[in-house]
Amino acid sequence: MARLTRPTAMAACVAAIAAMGAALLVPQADTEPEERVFVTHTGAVVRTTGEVLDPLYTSSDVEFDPMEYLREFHGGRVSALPDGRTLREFTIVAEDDRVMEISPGVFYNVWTYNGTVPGPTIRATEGDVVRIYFVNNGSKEHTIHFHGIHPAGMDGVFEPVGRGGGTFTYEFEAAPAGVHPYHCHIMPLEEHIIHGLYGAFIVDPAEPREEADEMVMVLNGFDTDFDSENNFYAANTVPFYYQHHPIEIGLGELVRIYVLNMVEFDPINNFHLHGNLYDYYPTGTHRVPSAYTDMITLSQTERGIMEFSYDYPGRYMFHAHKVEFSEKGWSGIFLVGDGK
Ligand SMILES: [Cu+2]
Repeated sequence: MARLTRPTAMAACVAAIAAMGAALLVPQADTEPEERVFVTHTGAVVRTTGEVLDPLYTSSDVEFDPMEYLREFHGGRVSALPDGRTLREFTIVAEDDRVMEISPGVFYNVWTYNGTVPGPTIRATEGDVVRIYFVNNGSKEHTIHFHGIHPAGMDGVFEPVGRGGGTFTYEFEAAPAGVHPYHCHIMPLEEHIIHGLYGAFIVDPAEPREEADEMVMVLNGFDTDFDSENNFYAANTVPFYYQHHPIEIGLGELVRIYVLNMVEFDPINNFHLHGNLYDYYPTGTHRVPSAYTDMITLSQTERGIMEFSYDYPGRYMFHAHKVEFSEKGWSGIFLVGDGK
């Protein structure tokens, strides 16, 4: 409530000071004051030359469409190396000054790889050479640390990349097959992760998996009041997005989800599917599933592959069975067939 009443008091104060200024004929400055653009708590865009008293946010914004992200895989620029191996080149730019409307009216400073949270889903086949041109356009040091097998110098831990345009080239052979996170590894690590510097790295096995409707779900959370507890949870950043925009899948069609838990603060997360069970492959590293279940539990950066198909059309929920998380946004719907 203090936030609602303070501007009123401030406004009265400002009006009183302005009246005093007029009475004393305070001279105006000759230079044109600079106009600045802000976004308010309610999402309104404000242009003002005045001093901004209540916290407002600059209009730097994030374009992120969870439906597009869901099935968007980046294979990089592909070429052949002299030894016959496939080279996949990517450019990833880190920034830490963007503001995203996490939930209606809730603006949060996200730190991004290529402008979004999560960063782009990077995909290669086992044995391909992955080369990442990393540019740090942020105001703090950042890196990219990939989970997987690679030389120590490519681990993105002991080589901080300087702010304001620092660069580093990561290069390694994609291994092992599975799904892995990548994230910044600068201390304090928690701070760099919770702001959004993470993404999914999929390594396809040399012998391809069966064709399927494939999607990526990065389970994440946001601590928007800085008390080391998450206020919002989601699959792919935007709370309740797939509940309001159900994911359409075909009746009897094989669905493969690359799921990755990037939630900090809370020791566990989980994934419950309604009206069905799925084969689960932890980390995606083996071809034989470890479980046929409707519930998996994941700790920080735990991930795996889920495979299922629906026998009956309709609307089916999927959500965290840690219901606090589902009630704060980690909840969605699959629309199977014609949905009836
Ligand atoms: Cu960082």
